Amino acid sequence: MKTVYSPLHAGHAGQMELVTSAIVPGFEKPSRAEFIKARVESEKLGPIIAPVEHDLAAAKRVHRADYIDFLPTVWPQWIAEGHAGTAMPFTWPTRGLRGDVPPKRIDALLGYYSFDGGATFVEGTWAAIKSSFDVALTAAGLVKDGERSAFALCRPPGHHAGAGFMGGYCYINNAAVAAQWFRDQGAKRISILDVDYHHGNGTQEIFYDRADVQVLNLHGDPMVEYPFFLGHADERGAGAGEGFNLNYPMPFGTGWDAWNVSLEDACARLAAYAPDIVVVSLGVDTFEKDPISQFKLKSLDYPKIGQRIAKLGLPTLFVQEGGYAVEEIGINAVGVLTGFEDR
Ligand code: SP5
Ligand code: ZN
Repeated sequence: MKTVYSPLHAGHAGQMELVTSAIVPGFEKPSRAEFIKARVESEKLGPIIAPVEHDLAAAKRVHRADYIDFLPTVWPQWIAEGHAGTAMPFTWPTRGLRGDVPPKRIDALLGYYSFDGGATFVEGTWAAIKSSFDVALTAAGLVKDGERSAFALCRPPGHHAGAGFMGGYCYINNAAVAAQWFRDQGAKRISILDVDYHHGNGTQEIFYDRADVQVLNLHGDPMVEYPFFLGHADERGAGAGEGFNLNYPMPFGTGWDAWNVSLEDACARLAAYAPDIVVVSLGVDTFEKDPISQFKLKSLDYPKIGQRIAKLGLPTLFVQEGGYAVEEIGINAVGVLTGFEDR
């Protein structure tokens, strides 16, 4: 399997993150992608290729145009307004406030275009976001051109980003962009299987009223886990999309056996939908040693995920999402991919 990777992710570095009662170094850090790349190399998964630049029109097929246009302006405006350090939002237009009037100041605009404080900017952030988008579409191109699978080593991740907002370390929803791109290239139906520990709220929102993209999400129960405000089992799609969004919330402490029950059900639903292509939102923060998560998957479980996905017998694009146990992130992410290749 080919991997698409860009070194430009590395400029998205050094952020601070608000966690409960402290501001700490961000969990979503450059070494994540480097550990995965090193494991792709040591496992000889296949060639690592550079992304081809793509027009942002492909991002605007699933995101609001004003939101995509905003992203490259953040850091220049942050500096122009006299700030330094990490650009991060701090106030949001929640219920009772005006969500329809974008303010002028950058600190306020960051809140207008986000749902939490987890999507922050430094100087190299926009170049990293754009490279991650290019990585996803380049890998999608390999699958469209006939490869059985491809691995988009995306950083930053994407599945929390909605049509008009960032959050949860995510800016452009790489998996959603790729799914829409496959549709625009002529594929009839796409399934997105999101195995990241956190609910992919952005992906769900983007496709919620559509029948042409099935979205299946396995994740920590939002009653007790981030992102808290979406991802319940009764969210099954709306209008034409009714029945094409499926959520599998699971309790803290979930290990392989219970998690696999959800995976089996999701794979059965996916097979019944008979998509042309599967997009896997590949988070490995389900790992027992993940510093911000509460599931109990072990390194030996990840190849089993890949084997099960391979059994679907469909062209498959893997898109990297979360995973914060950096020492083991390469073993776990690439474990899914070698499992898919059954080796
Ligand atoms: C792509 C992805 O996996 N995004 C996850 C964003 C999670 N942000 C909230 C993190 C909350 C961490 N709280 C746990 C404290 C650990 N001591
Ligand atoms: Zn996650």
